[in-house]
Amino acid sequence: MNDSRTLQPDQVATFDRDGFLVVDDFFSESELADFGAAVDLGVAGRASGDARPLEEKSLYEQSFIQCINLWEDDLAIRQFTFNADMAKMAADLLHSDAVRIWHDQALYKEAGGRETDAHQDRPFWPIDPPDQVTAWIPFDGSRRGQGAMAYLPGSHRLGLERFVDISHVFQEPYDIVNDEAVADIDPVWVEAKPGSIVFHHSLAVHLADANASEETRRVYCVIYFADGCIRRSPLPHLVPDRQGIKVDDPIRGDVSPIAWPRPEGDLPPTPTSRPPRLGFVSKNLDTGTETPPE
Ligand SMILES: O=C(O)CCC(=O)C(=O)O
Repeated sequence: MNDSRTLQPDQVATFDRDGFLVVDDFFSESELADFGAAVDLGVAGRASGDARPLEEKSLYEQSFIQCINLWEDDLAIRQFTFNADMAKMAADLLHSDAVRIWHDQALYKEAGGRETDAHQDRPFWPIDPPDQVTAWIPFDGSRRGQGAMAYLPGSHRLGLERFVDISHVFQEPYDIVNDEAVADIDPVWVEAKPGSIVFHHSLAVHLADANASEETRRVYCVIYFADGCIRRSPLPHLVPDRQGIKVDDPIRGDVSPIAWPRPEGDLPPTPTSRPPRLGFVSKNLDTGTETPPE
């Protein structure tokens, strides 16, 4: 057994304490090259026809090109997305016997791309309890000044849950890093090596810096949730909506298949429903205003 593919109890304890965890040397060089090439193609396919220069894009789009559920499009991406060892790590971090995929997403921060505003993930998601974890996979590693991520350690366990409008469409993003619950926590910037996975909890406050380099920052994420989570509200979201999941019902179906445990080598089938073009749904938790998928 490759040790870098199995979490040790101290790593789980670190995640419990900090709300994020760096796992080095998970993907080999050749796996990473194949994985990155498959996602590059997926992103190029989705982005084809959009020749807008960065400055003509919305502020949200200037943070990254976001492509959700590429696993549905391509078997090579699907194989990596449903990597059993990565999903088992997610289950261990969530202290769960089984995890499902919420969704995947490529987040390609273009050269010159702006920062990703500090936020928590869960306010965007109508899911309960808050047992979700993101595996953030930087194909080229991550560097300060080139779209590296920072986390406020321990911010996931302070009872803080605030919507931040990182789209900038409805309001200026709430300045969550200065919220009194976390204002005294210094961000920890992570420079991850290629081959690593950086996990973060859905309530962890996190941000990414701008990409001042000449290269696109290529990142792919897999978001997992503990099997048994329910839909907590009617807030629109592609995952429960596509599966007709009602409030209080468990979230399960072909759009959110089990990622772990699965029989060895078994991959989930392509979902029968068509994905919407964009899966970003936001709700202003202060005003209750909901924004349906575009
Ligand atoms: O990669 C980024 O710039 C932001 C990532 C993020 O917010 C997330 O994975 O939840």
